[in-house]
Amino acid sequence: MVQERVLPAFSASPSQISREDGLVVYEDMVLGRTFEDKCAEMYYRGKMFGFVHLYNGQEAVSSGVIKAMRSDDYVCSTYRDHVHALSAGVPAREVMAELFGKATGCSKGRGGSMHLFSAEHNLLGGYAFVAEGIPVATGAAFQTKYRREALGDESADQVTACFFGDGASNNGQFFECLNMAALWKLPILFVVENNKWAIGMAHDRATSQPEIYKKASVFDMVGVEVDGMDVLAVRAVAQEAVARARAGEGPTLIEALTYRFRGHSLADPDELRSKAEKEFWFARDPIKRLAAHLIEQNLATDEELKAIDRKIQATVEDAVQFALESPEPNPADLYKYVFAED
Ligand SMILES: Cc1ncc(C[n+]2csc(CCOP(=O)(O)OP(=O)(O)O)c2C)c(N)n1
Ligand SMILES: [Mg+2]
Repeated sequence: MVQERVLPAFSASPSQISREDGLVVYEDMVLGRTFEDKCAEMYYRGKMFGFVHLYNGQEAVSSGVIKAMRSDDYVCSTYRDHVHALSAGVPAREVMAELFGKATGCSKGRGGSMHLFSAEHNLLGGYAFVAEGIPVATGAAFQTKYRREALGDESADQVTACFFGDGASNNGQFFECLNMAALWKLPILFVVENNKWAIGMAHDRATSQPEIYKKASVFDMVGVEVDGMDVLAVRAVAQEAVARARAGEGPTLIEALTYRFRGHSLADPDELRSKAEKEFWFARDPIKRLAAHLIEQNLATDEELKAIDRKIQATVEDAVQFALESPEPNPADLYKYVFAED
């Protein structure tokens, strides 16, 4: 069997996370998982169309990074974007309605699964092309710095988190944007979710240096690897990177070692990954791991966590009901929202 790349266990000190923050992060991860499981059900029942890419297994990355940021910070995603949107605060109702192509969706039903967007929540979008979000996020980080330094706007201290996959890290835009971000010390976190696969291409077969975080050093940027199945480890790394960005000390490249628990998309029979590999990673389920930590540290009881699970189940059921009852976009509005003034 291939040796899996894992890091030594991160030992969270008891003061690592408060009860309050621990429960916020737990709830966010459960929301991500429950939402995605419901998507699979709705997709197979014919309620949504096109490609749908689920995030199961990777929740610690979204929750660990985004819940370490402020609500006015920016988040930029990929086509695997539902959970980033939820962590960024887009209501489950609006995300589900978007997946159903309804007018009440966060992109008014125009985008669907791969194009979630919310100006209100500073969600810069999901992007269907691999690596397409990286220059957009770099631009967002640039405008923050420009507003602050060129226009003298003291309130412009937002940080941008840019999420993308291991496959995207072989794309030219990744290197160009890392160069500019380091050169201009932009307030941005480049978060690579290394889930070992780009559809059916194993990361180790596609790149000459599989340790992606090392690619930061040639740009004189900080690069860190982190256990992407441990939300407390991700959170600790993210907090440090956010503080660095906010202080004007520049970007960070974070490589989170993670795994997707389902196929590439709901159309993928997932036959290329070995059973042994899947089982190795299933055993590292980030939600179970955080639950165990919270109980062990007496930060929460099993019953409290189960109550959160039930609450989230109801939130997701409500989102489906809302999406089902919502209207389709009006054909007369076909040209609406094409230009910014709409
Ligand atoms: C520019 C471009 N090339 C190819 C594709 C087809 N494609 C869609 S997803 C994907 C794999 C990307 O893998 P990765 O970046 O690791 O993200 P993951 O799906 O693992 O989250 C490819 C090649 C695309 N969407 N865009
Ligand atoms: Mg990948």
